[in-house]
Amino acid sequence: MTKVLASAQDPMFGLFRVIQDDATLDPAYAAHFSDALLERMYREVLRLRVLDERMLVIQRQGRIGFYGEVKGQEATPIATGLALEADDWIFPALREGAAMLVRGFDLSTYIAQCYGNSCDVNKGRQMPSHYSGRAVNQVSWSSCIGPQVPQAVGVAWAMKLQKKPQIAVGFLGDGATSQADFHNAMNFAAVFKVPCVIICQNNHWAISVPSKAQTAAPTFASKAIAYGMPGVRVDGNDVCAVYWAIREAAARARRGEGPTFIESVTYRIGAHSSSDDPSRYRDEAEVQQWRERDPLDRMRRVMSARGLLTEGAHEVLAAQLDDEIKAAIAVVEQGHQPQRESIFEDVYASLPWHLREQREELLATAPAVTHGGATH
Ligand SMILES: Cc1ncc(C[n+]2csc(CCOP(=O)(O)OP(=O)(O)O)c2C)c(N)n1
Repeated sequence: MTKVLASAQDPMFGLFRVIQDDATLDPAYAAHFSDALLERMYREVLRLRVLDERMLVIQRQGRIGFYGEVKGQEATPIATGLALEADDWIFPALREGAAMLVRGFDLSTYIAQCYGNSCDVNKGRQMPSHYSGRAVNQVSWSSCIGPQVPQAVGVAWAMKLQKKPQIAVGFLGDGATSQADFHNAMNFAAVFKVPCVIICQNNHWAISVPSKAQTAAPTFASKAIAYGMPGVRVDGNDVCAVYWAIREAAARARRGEGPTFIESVTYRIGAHSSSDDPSRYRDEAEVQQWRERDPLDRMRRVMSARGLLTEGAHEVLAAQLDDEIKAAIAVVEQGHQPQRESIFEDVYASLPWHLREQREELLATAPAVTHGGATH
């Protein structure tokens, strides 16, 4: 079966790439990538890398309690933010939150999510690195593995029923393909032909479990066959390829042709999260092999090959972005802990009697000791 189906030309078994080994773009797609678009891609990937490094330092200093690194996987969130329309729905997992930055969400408000203080739109009710923004139609990940995919499919179905033009994009990791939610969502999406794109970032590890332990299928993309939808296996470290795959899938969804499943083949260079030590379960030689396919380096080489990046400009831009990030952090650290009674807000239009009682009881007790800024 595998042998009959598998062919490098087949989108589910090959690896779709746009950036070639010599850092030029595949001539079949090059015309779609203007200098301005490439510059934007490069800048956003670099900003996310610098942000990640800065946030990890802050976590290690105890200024935030947790952080989920994206390092090595920047191509997918950045391509997502650039490929979609401004009001399409995004349901990220742990490593796609930054798509909302690309869509114009304020940097300090984004960072504030990790502090959970008064600058945070969620008022500190969500774990760090679980970004969301109503203004950009991005819905928070719930930390459970998988449920954001049926949620995305549900919203896509709603868009279809309401005859709205928006589509929904739901993300999951390779580990989450072993969850029932993935299968429920894939089946429902295809049967009801909903306008959505389901993207699996195959970063090769689900904490300490390697991706080969998740499935006996030859590729994750090939799972699309059984559900009756197109599958695409794309080089997840090639920003241009991921962008193009999402553009095509989104256009297909908008034409009413139903869902597409994309496997974005990438690698988690960093730890699973700030609570993880990957040296305990994986070989450094493997990590080194993937460092050589780093999405930022590849984008940087594209820029140089195209004459868009002069000597030393990368370092200057990285320093400038780091300054912007540090300034945004300084704004967030001016914040204070959210008002404790805010735990009663934003769920009920009118507070039920038992919660009113609890609120009064809380307010009658001495306030908790507050210290500005960090919550952990
Ligand atoms: C339902 C559920 N089971 C287990 C966990 C614990 N857990 C947190 S992250 C994770 C691995 C997720 O791996 P993957 O889906 O590949 O995504 P990645 O973190 O690699 O991006 C697990 C098992 C959880 N959060 N939720």
